[in-house]
Amino acid sequence: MSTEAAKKRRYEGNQQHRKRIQMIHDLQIDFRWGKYSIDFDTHNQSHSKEMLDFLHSIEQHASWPLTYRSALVEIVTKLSKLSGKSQVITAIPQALDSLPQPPDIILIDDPAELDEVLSQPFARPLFYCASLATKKLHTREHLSVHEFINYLQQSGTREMDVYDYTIHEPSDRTRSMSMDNVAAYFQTPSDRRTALNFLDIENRRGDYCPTQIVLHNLLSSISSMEATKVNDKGVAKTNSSWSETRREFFLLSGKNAVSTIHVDTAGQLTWITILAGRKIWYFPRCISPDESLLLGLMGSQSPSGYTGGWVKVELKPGDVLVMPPGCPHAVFSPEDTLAVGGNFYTAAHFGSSLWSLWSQEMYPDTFSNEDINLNDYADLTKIINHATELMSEAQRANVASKATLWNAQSLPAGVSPELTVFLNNLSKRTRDPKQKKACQRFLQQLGSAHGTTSQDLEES
Ligand SMILES: O=C(O)CCC(=O)C(=O)O
Ligand SMILES: [Fe+2]
Repeated sequence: MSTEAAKKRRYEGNQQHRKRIQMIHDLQIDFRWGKYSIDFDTHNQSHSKEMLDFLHSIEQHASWPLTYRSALVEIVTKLSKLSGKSQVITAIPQALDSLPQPPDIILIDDPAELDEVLSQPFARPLFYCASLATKKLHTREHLSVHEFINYLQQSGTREMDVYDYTIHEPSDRTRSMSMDNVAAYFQTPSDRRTALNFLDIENRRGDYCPTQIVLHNLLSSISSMEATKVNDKGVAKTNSSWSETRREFFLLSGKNAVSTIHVDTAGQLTWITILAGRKIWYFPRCISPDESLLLGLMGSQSPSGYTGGWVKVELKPGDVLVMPPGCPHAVFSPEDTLAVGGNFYTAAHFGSSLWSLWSQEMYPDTFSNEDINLNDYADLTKIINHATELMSEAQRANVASKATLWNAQSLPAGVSPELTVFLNNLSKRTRDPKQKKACQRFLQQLGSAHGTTSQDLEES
């Protein structure tokens, strides 16, 4: 080979090598999570100190998620250091063994994928990372904290509920704050204030929920079915409850706000998207009934004992997270943050929703940060009443199988009468004789726990 040709070949080889290094570098950039500080001034307030201690303790048990993509980056980096094809080929099987099984989080790349995943049960949170995704998930405009406060003031909001953990008595921690004081709070430099968390601010501004979630939301489907019914004159109903089901909430959090471990109420799934700022979201590496019972037993400030510890993700503007029912989580806002989200039920997860509901009934004080209310039972009953239109036979069987979870020995004395009515409906709706029997057995147990007979329940 001429020296000219050898030079050219060497040059091309170097070019290709540089290209490979650049590709690996680009892959790694994808997975750089943001930095944040967990050391904040507690202003000598014992309950701020409690939150700081909790944050430090969950951080000790938490790590960033292992995903197929992050594992692949590691594998490619390792393999690229080997020389020669045969070395690479022999290293591949071992490298593939290091792929996480299953991954800690389900990465969603585009709207079609979200649609597909929501039609099945999933055991880890779904994460649409705006900066990684190839196709945009449609939500409304972003909004800064300042713009949001202006909007609230202009729309006539006079006061807001705030969760203030500097108040000693936990039951007094939710208090009202005037809108002027809220505005003044967010204008104060963050190092001169303790963190306040304004949760559950009703969204009347317009829907932010991604379309795919709306399409899988059972209560939205029921409302649409009702809305398309015509009245006896053949006119489409104008007073339908269609918009009422899109219950979205804003979360406005001061820098360093912490929410300790809880499960969202009434067995619902939760979606959340960030409009401004950031949140660090923690959830157990294994999400199973055992882990949620641990929360019931150990309480909201104890992150130890969870199999595999905790996973954390950083949520940034445009990102969307969806949690399955019964998913314990804790949240830290490392800066002033505005987020919007909502709760919903899906056909694929309705069985797990009932399981989570049961856990909340068992541990009403420690499991969730909200109480189950009559509306929740009304919603659940509505779903049961439409079960044949909304769920496949297998999904209905899964729902009925959850009835056997309840048994007289473990039922708390004060289980709500609404639950009894709800489960009685469940039994009436089920046509499959085996499912019916399972429900009835369960209802008998429930009845005996209340000193009523199954006959009473059948008649009620
Ligand atoms: O942002 C927070 O502090 C808590 C939010 C939360 O737990 C939720 O939206 O379910
Ligand atoms: Fe929550």
